Amino acid sequence: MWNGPELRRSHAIKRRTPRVLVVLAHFDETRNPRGRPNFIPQGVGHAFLAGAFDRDRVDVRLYSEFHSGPLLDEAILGWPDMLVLTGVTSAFDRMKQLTAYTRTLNPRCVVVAGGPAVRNLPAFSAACFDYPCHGDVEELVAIAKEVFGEHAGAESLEPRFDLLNWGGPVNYVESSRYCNFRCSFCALTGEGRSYRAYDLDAIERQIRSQTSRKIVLFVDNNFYGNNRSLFHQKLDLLSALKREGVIPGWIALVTSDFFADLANLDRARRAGCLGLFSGIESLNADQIKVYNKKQNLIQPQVEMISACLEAGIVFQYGLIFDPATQTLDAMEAELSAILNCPAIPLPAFLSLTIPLLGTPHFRTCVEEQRFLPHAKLRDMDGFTLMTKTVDDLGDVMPFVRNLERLGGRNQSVVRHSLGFYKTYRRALSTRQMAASLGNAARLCWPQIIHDRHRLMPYRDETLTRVTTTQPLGPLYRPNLPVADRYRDHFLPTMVTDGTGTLHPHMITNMASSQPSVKIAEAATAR
Ligand code: B12
Ligand code: SF4
Repeated sequence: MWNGPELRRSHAIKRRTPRVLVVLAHFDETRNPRGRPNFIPQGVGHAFLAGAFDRDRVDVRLYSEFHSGPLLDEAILGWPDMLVLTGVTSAFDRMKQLTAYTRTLNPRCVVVAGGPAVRNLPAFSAACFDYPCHGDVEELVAIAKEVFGEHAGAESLEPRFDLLNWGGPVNYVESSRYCNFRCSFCALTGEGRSYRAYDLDAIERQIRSQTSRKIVLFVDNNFYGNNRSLFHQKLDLLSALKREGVIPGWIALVTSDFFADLANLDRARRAGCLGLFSGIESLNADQIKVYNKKQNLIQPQVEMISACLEAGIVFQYGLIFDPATQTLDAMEAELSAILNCPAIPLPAFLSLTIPLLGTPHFRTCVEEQRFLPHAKLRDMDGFTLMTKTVDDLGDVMPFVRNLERLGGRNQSVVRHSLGFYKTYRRALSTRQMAASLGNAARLCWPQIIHDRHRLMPYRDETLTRVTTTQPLGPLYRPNLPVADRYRDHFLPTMVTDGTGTLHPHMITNMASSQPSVKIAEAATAR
């Protein structure tokens, strides 16, 4: 599929080694201009995409805006013959901006983009990028061949971890894609792709190809998956690699059904598992039902977490809050319950429930007219309110602003940490305990992860955290020269209009990505 107007450009490129720049585009929700090199996990999509090109015949470079901050270097932006873009939903506008810079500096540059927003907004994407991709990373191999010639595509796609320039205590590996559950708020549910596991050889190759020996972090949505035999084989592989000294241990994200079989904890521990992350989302069973997260109702959550820690495995989790359906009292009560329960650790991350494009939650927000006016795609970051609230907005906002820091209840955090330490000091190693308590410290002092140089956290005081009034921030004003034809790449992608109704262009776009008559009906009925 070729959408670009300048078909002749590929001939010139073929004369020398093609240059490809793969960028993980990102908008930081705090408008932090410095990136977050210390944050775990980092995105690795760009390293996987780089693997689509022949190692010897294509010069590939990587840049992660999440890790290193906004890419504003003309020398880098003007360098490639092909710009490949990836990123989460909220990064769509950033992809458009990077396209504008690169095309201004080098009008012959071919732009390829993929990821959830590109798939959900096919019409916008077709207008902005030469190759808007709807598939997985492998789709890029065919594009590499089409643009640069057969020789440019990799014979088999192996991620280029060797091109990553970061330090940090973990190596990233992917053993599966997508998920076998269908939670109502999840971007993966919106896209309906089936769970897919890599074969054991591919997992082993990823692990062995890492350039240094570190703990392996599986970035899978669901490391446990729906194939027990394969899961056991993965554990056998990891045990063997640990015995051989290839990895010191590993960490993974599992769904709650993993904990239903207590023997899994013992198996995983023996195979070198040091920590597990699971999406708890809420301790309130009714809210879990709203999220259609049935797997979290299999067993009592506190007992499940406790069993994991007693087995000598660090447990980390995330919580999400939906002020459009939860009262302020209910949300505050949930935080208090956790702070008063030393049997479970404090959450590793807290955010708002995001109405991500195409999800059942998105459709409900449209149908029930929950969206705020002038809602913007870039604000789908989990920290900016996109919807109306049950309680008065003015009352809810202090909760939203302090959510990432557990309401700013530092004294309770310290008290909880002492209780947690006493409960699990025998079950966890010093390193594991430090990781658990380090997380509590991060909740009190988020600057630990936000900034590697200074002790002051980066905070843009103009942020309202409400999409209607949230300032766009400096990246929407071009920092480099931009050709007139790309000026509109700096306009925000609007989700709703001034009345909170789904924007007509959203309806057109999303109807072509996944026919959803209901969205159109709800939006036009008003
Ligand atoms: C690391 C990570 C992050 C990192 C980096 C994100 C990034 N840009 O990659 C950080 C910490 C920034 C992050 C933040 C958030 N994340 Co996150 N994150 C992940 C995680 C664990 C791994 C991402 C990864 O590297 N995957 C491996 C690569 C190879 O796959 P991929 O990026 O998913 O891409 C696949 C396809 O989309 C496609 N593809 C993608 N790009 C392209 C480009 C081309 C050209 C082609 C051909 C194909 C293609 O190919 C891949 C499959 O082969 C995923 C879970 C997961 N396993 O994917 C969640 C995930 C991406 N995050 C998610 C969420 C919800 C968030 C937050 C909104 C959380 C929150 N606050 O509530 C925030 C957003 C913050 C913001 N400012 O907007 C969701 C989806 C988000 C979305 N659609 O917008 C996921 C899927 C988790 C989940 N199951 O809910 N996240
Ligand atoms: S279990 Fe996690 S990845 Fe799977 S659908 Fe639910 S939220 Fe998404």
